[in-house]
Amino acid sequence: MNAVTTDALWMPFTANRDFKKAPRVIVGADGHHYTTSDGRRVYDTFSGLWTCGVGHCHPKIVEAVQQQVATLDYAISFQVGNDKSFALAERVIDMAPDGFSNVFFTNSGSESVDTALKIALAYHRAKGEGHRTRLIGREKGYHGVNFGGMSVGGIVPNRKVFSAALLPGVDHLRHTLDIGRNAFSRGLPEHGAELAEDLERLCVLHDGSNIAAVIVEPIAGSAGVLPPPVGYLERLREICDAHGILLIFDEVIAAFGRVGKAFGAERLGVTPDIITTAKGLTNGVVPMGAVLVQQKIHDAIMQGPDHMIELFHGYTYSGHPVAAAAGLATMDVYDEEGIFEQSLALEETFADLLHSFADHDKVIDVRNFGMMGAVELAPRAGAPGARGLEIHKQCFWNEDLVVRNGMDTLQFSPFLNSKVDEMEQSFEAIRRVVDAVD
Ligand code: PXG
Repeated sequence: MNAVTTDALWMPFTANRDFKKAPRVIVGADGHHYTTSDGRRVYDTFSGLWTCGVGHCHPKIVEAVQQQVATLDYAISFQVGNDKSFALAERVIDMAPDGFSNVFFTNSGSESVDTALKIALAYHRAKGEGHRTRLIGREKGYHGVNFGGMSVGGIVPNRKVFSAALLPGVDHLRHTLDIGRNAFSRGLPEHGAELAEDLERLCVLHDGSNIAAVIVEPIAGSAGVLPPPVGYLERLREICDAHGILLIFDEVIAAFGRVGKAFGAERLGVTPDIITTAKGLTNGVVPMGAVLVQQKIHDAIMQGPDHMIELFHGYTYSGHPVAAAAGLATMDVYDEEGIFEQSLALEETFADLLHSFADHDKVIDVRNFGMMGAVELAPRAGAPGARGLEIHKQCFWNEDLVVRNGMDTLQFSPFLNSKVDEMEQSFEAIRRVVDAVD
């Protein structure tokens, strides 16, 4: 084992003290595998962190990044723009559902979410409706870790410690997880469309004219893959329209082929007003996010004297040329290799493999949509999360697999161009581990 000193790094979303007793360190990657510091090839069942759909170190993306960093490493992004960022914006809009006209670049999903919330407020104010300030998220939603996204998010441990600093004027819809009625659904669960009426309730409580935006993940990811009940998103859209509320889809996970189309909105047949993205935008190679807005939103904000900045918002690295070059190469790979079509073609095989866990006595639910999947285990009595983490560790050390667990839910994000035999082998190995743990 190559010695790696892990002391100084405070790791994100990690049990640091437990991790450092036996560090799991990755030093390389290629295609569908990582290489570990002890020299093993480890199969990646999570394609990075929902990020690397086309596989790691794709030669086309590697080459584009290498060339770009040697040509234009960085350019100021305020009042001057770089060629690659303009080109990527055009490419993203070409792929977007009808009506989307403009892209604002960020550096992460969290920044995309906070940007989208700010655009929503700016839009209403520009239209003379500055009273529309309330924001609505949903229980179990994950919208990143910045203050806006944390406030509209609904994952309790992510909010608990920061409770006093959350944004005011935020409400949450009820979540849609209903294992009692929908356990082991394949794809969209049948029951729960009526939960969208929660939005109508909030419109009565606050008066809909005070609500700026509703933000939801079309398929909730971090909370353990919660596909929307049949008819739920359609109903949210109707209620938003009836009250002049903007609908934001947080597609940081869903966009770029994860559900078999360019956007979850396209696959699910419901068009929001704003879409947030990151992850698959660059295949995870360089951090970057993008917020897509409908023409009416962009145009409303483009007002005032020509020489004035219309939206006082932006990041030093918005549209970074190296990130944008990675994004352009990623879009080429999506097109040239038919990645979204491959993803769509693989999803039934993936669903079969996931649902093969339905008969397991430690499993209480299996959920899937597109190439997003979750196997929810019963927690160990008195130790929620322990079983999931142990499975993750045993997979890493004994089966040469990276398997993501969120507490006791195993989450899967297969490569969009997965090989069926590798998927099958990985699920056989996971089954061995689930059998073996307490
Ligand atoms: N929105 C959504 C829907 C996400 O999934 C973010 C925003 C934040 O993105 P950044 O780039 O700021 O991390 C995400 C991120 C998990 C997991 O285990 C998923 C995310 C982050 C951490 C864990 O599913 N997604």
